[in-house]
Amino acid sequence: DTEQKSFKIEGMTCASCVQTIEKATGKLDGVLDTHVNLATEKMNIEYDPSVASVSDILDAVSNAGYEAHEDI
Ligand code: 9UX
Repeated sequence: DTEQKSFKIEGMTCASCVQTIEKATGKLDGVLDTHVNLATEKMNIEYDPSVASVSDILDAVSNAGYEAHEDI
């Protein structure tokens, strides 16, 4: 089964940031789909929680140079 989760992203200022983050999260095992919105500073991810964890996703964004927080 897959799950959808929304994150708040800090530090994006141009459209290339969006591409960087989508690439970094999209290549993670267990991530099926990722969408980043520059205007709303949100990222929506569809992932398989038995393969990828929220902290894997947060780490991928962090390693790409941005800060992500899980939306609650
Ligand atoms: Mo655009 Mo984002 O020049 O880190 S790629 S600001």
